[in-house]
Amino acid sequence: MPLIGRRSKVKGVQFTIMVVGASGTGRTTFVNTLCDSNLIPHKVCDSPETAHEEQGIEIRPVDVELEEDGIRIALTVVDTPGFGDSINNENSFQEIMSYLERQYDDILAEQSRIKRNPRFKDNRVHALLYFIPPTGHALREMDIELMKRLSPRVNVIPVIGKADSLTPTELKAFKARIIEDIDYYDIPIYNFPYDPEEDDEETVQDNTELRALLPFAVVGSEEEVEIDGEPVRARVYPWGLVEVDNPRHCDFVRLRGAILGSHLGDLKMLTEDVLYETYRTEKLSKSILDDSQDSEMLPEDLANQSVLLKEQQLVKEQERLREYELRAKHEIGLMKQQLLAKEEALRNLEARTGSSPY
Ligand SMILES: Nc1nc2c(ncn2[C@@H]2O[C@H](COP(=O)(O)OP(=O)(O)OP(=O)(O)O)[C@@H](O)[C@H]2O)c(=O)[nH]1
Ligand SMILES: [Mg+2]
Repeated sequence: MPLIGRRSKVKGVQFTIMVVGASGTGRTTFVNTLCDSNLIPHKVCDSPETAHEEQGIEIRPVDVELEEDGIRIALTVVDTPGFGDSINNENSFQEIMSYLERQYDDILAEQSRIKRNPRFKDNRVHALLYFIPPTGHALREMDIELMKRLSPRVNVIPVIGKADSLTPTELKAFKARIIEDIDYYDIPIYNFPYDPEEDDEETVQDNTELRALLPFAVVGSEEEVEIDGEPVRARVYPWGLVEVDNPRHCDFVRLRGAILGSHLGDLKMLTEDVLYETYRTEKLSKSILDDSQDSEMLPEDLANQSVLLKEQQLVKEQERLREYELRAKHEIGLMKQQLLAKEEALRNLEARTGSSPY
């Protein structure tokens, strides 16, 4: 995936990813592997004198432009320096949560402005990759709590960082245990949703396969080696290579293809139409409630306001659905035209050669 330029003007599809997880799980290496560049510098190792000092979590978005399947993606990556294993992580949780909600607040404020700011940048996070350390045990309490708390605000996709630390058998068992925990604790992660009644066969198949890979086993590398004259991104060990882009070695390619390709639209739609709308409704209902407490609003007025709010939301959702339908119809129309043109070209060819090309 070629890197086009950094910090350039936003063009193409805008998409934002956040990476979260314990310190040293390979988040920065993954981001640099995903973008095929040294986009984010690595943390300098603590000296023994300062290693014990708790450093505040620092959240910094970085913009980069990529191309996936011929589509330009203005990608924003939010790396969140890792949190510790045993210290109280409440501050880090809060920082991440308030970053996510701040992006919703910003767009809410922008939408209610009379005159829109043309330079406004929508920084809502569309996917949060949660890095699970490759312990081979089960989810830790902090993993469960963090994923559970963040899921109502963002599409959480669990991944196992540095997955080459586990053998294929260990990895399989670890994945199964993590999914068991996710089910048991009812953590609403993004699980490539599909509807066997509504969706076409290909979508059902694709989503079933991606769901079966959860949590994605990720290997990152900023190094390249040459194999048969071709550069290959890999981790080099005395006993052999772990290739990043080889689906037999890890799930990196499937994950990248899903988040930057096949499921980019779905992740954006869920963020904007479901997660953000839920946040917006909660926030507005809360402000009505606060106002009513200040002005001693009657319960009937409060109920009316709330109904009004829900109705407004419904109308908005209907408009969006209609828009999607029109877009889908337009795309089908274009595809039909292309098909007809191809058929005509085929007929012309047949007429010229006097025989069927088949
Ligand atoms: N075995 C293995 N090691 C990895 C992988 N990815 C990164 N590493 C190594 O793990 C160490 C930490 O990687 P980082 O990418 O800096 O991890 P991080 O999660 O960003 O760490 P902090 O920002 O320091 O919390 C480095 O020595 C990397 O070379 C991987 O996929 N497999
Ligand atoms: Mg890092």
